[in-house]
Amino acid sequence: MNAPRKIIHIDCDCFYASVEMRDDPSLRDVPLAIGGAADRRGVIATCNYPARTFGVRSAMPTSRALRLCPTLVLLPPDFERYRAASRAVHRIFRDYTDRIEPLSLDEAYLDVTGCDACHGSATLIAREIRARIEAEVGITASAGVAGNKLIAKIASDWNKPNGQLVVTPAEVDAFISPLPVDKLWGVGKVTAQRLHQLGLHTCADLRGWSQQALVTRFGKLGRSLYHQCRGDDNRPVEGGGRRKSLSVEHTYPRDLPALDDCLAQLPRLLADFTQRLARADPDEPPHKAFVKIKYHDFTQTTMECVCAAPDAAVFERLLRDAWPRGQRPVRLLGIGVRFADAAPVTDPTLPLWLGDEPVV
Ligand code: DCP
Ligand code: MG
Repeated sequence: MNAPRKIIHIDCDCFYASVEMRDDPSLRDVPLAIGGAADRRGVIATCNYPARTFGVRSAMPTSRALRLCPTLVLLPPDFERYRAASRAVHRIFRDYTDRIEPLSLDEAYLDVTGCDACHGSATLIAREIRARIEAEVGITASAGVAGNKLIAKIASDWNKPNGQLVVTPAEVDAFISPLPVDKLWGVGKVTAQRLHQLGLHTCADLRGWSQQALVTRFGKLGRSLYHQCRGDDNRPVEGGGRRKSLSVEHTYPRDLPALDDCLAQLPRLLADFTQRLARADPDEPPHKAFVKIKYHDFTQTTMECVCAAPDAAVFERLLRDAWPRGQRPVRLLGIGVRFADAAPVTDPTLPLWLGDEPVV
């Protein structure tokens, strides 16, 4: 058995909105959202907790958010200030450990196993980090503390905003059993639906299935589900490595019959990709741009070109060049960039629109 680890997952509360409220305290008690304007078909990036009581959520069309909450104050994003706040938060993390795995601007795993700070107590380290983020950066964060990434991440959501939850090894069983399967890693909307149809709603339900049965139904994910529903997760906190690529992709409910239909999807892909790129804050500019096409028969092709600042025209050209390789209806389109020295195959792909299945 592996030695027990101490993992903290930290996630800032309504991050973009927190930065705005810090810089203009008059926004604190009014419903506030950051996002694109309704008349330009914008979407909400995030909103503060008062706005959430109206039902406003991330990724919701701004027009819908305004219908739910007519007094909503809407601000455009200012990524420079969000990046600066993110850097300040990460500087605090580094005072405790260098085993830090950032997930986005406002979220990271920290492995504090064997750290001396706070007498080695992960609970106290999490509390101190959160207090320092509040005092030094002026925003609040929540934390989950547990023996692995899976439990720590779920736990950080529990007492949000401005709270934390510690799940000790003895508590894992009771914590994970009633948990909805939707909370597990790799389970998006579609997989959740399939699980529900099989009568699998909670982790306790999943535990009734053998590993073999889960693998038969869900392939590689089945194996992961078998371990996750028992609270087992031995993924290391992977710090220090640079991001190799960043991409978005979308599987269409109906195949796109021709090249023009694919081209028509580019603006939406590009809008999402641009937002992801801003959130990811890579250290270096991209080195290459690529498009990925999966045809209806599941064959796929990727085409790339050297390019530091890909725009609509670059992706359009790549798509026009790549599509004729298959000349068949398309079920999935992706666009992305690779950073220097990146291996071309094993790049993690971020899920695209809310509800898409993550690539596992
Ligand atoms: N974000 C975005 N589009 C999304 C989701 C998030 O642009 N669909 C941006 C805005 C968020 C930031 O990323 O402030 C961090 O995302 P989180 O999912 O952590 O959400 P918040 O920090 O805003 O809220 P929470 O308090 O739930 O963590
Ligand atoms: Mg957050």
